[in-house]
Amino acid sequence: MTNQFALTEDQLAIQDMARRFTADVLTPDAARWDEDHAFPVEAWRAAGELGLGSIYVSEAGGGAGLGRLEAALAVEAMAYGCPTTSAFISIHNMAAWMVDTYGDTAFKARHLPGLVTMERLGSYCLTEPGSGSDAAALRTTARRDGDHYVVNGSKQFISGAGVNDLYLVMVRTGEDGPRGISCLAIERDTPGLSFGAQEKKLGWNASPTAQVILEDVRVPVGNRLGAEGEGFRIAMAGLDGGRINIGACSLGGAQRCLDEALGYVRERRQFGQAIADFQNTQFTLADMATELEAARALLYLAAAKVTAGEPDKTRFSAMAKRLATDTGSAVADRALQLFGGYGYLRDYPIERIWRDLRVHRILEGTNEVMRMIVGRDLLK
Ligand code: FAD
Ligand code: 2MC
Repeated sequence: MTNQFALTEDQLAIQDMARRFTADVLTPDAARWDEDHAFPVEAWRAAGELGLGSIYVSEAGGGAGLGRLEAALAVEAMAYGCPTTSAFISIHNMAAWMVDTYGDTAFKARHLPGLVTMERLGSYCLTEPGSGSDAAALRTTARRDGDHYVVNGSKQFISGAGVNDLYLVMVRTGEDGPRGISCLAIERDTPGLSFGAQEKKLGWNASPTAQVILEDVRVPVGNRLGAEGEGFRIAMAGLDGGRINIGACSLGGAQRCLDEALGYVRERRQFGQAIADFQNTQFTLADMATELEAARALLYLAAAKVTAGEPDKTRFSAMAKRLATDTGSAVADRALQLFGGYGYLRDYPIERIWRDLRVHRILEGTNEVMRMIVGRDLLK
């Protein structure tokens, strides 16, 4: 019976590989990247060399051809060192998968090889200044002109903006609402494409975030992913996996906070004893560990459902993202409390992870939108 809940040899192998990569490349420099607001291009490339940029891109497309549970395991492991870099790599994976799944043969031949190795990086552009949660209200237009589209509008909060090479942009080619939306892949050097200033953020400092501005950008029709009008469905299908990975980022970051706290409470002494000896400390640690395991179990189940294409995969992905990101923040916060004043200092990784995890409750769909998806599905 317990075999049903155990990871396979292959899954343990990718988890182990990602853990070693994290220990060697991410953990030693994560605090500096945060402090300097540096974008760790070398770390992204090194991840690409290990196949971590195309975990669920098909083998035919040059990727690892693995499932969503394998992706979640790798992303969770990387987030133990740097949630921000892990999330950045996860968004690239989502974009690479969309190109592999929905791009035509010629487009894939040109773009997939670079995306697979992460020599070229992909961004996902859905949000606009006037449409965040209500994504289907987007207003960026693409007007057909011969064998091109002419694109006008702007995208808000785009991860990788200005740095990445390929932008998957959801645009309006038809009627209002979700059915009038298409997905276009736009290269960085296309005339008319420009970027806003880098946003100044609470966390995620090692990840670029800026506006993508489109002014009469001419995009070949061959750069469209899927059919005209399919863009919203494609965007949502991408997020089924993306949300699991964001949840996995929260689990990895929170596990690090728990492990750091386990070490600290044994060392720190007050009232003549280790603070680990206070029952409050033990109960707090017990709740942190229990809630993390529960969130992890749901997340792994949701990941398996997305791999299998189960009919309830979108609901489970939303449930898992909501629970894992809320739990991750709560665990990081309790770890900070156990550290007392020292938890508030940059001497320890807790405050960085606390800041980095906060945004996971907002992006890739707010946790209120996750409840909306779950509630609607239950009542349909
Ligand atoms: P709004 O939609 O305006 O929401 C404001 C509040 O109202 C929220 O609390 C929300 O939950 C609540 N709300 C809205 N509608 C409802 C409702 N029906 N019921 C109940 N409550 C509701 N987007 C991309 O496309 N690509 C990216 O790469 C990307 N990266 C990001 C990186 C960062 C650092 C950040 C901060 C954001 C990023 N985003 C990206 C955007 C992100 O997805 C949006 O911020 C998010 O979807 C919420 O949209 P909004 O900010 O417009 O908030
Ligand atoms: N897979 C495939 N198709 C889907 C789908 C999914 N997961 N979810 C919805 N669809 C289809 C749905 O079947 C419907 O198709 P049809 O018109 O054929 O009936 C269509 O899409 C419209 O769906 P809804 O009727 O549910 O659309 P609605 O506008 O009511 O709400 C909602 C959709 C709220 C779920 C969506 O707008 C949403 O997810 N909002 C949050 C936005 C978001 O997550 N942004 C994240 C940006 S990326 C980011 O933050 C990063 C860091 C990268």
